[in-house]
Amino acid sequence: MSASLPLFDTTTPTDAREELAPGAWVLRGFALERAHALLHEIEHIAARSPFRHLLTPGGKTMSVAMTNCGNVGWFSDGRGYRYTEADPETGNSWPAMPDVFLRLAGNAARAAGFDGYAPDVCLINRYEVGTRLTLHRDHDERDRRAPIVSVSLGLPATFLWGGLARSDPQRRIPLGHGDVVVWGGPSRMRYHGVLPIKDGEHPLSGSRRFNLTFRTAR
Ligand code: MD3
Ligand code: FE
Repeated sequence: MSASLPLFDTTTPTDAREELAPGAWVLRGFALERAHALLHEIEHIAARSPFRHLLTPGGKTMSVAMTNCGNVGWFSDGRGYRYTEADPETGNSWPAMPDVFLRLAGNAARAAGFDGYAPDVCLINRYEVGTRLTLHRDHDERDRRAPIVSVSLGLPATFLWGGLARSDPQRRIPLGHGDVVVWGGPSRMRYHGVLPIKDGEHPLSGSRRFNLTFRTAR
C-alpha cells in the first residue's frame, strides 16, 4: 500500500472517456498505472480469503472463482445470494479494502461524474480461459443510486451489455487490461454478462482475467 501518494493521483485523457449510455462510462486504461499494485493486493486478499467457486441458489457451481474485500462480501449458496460480514468459508472477517483500491474507485467514479463514492465492498472475480458469466443483474445492493465501478485486469474479455429487460438487445463491449467502467444512474440495473474468455497469455496475470467490482452494498 502506498499511503504517501497524493489522493487524486490518477489521470486519464478526456478522449479516453466514452459514455456508452446515460450514466455508463468507459475509461480506457484508467487503471493501467496501478495494475501491478492491484494484482499484488489481490494476492494478499486471496491468501486470507481464497478464491472459491460459489454455488448458485439453484445448486450449480459458478465457473468464475470469487473472493471479496471490504466491510462485507458477496456470497452465494443453496440459501441464496447475499452480503455477509464474515467469510463463510474461513469464519474470519473479509480482508480490508486496500487504499489503492479505494483511491482508484473514487477517482474513476469522479471522472464519470459521481462524487463522494464510498464503496463498502469489492467483489473480485477470477476467470480462467473458457470461463463465462451468464446474463444477470446486480440487485443485492441496498443503495442503487451509487454506481458500480468495474476494473478489468489481465486477459481481455467481451462484455455483454443489455437493457432493463432480459430480452432486450445486447451490445458487445471489448474490455482490456486496465480498462475501468462506471455503471451508474439509469444504467445501474441493466442486464450484463461476460462471454467465454479466449485462450491467451498476459504478462501480469498469465492465462487469467481478474475483474474488480466495487459496490455500495449497505
Ligand atoms: C452493467 N462482473 O461481478 S463487471 C459481477 O467482468 C459482474 O467480472 C463482470 O458482472 C466481470 O456482477 C462485469 C461490469 C458490470 C458490473 C455491474 C453492472 C457491469 C454492469 C451493473 C449494471 C450494468
Ligand atoms: Fe454483475
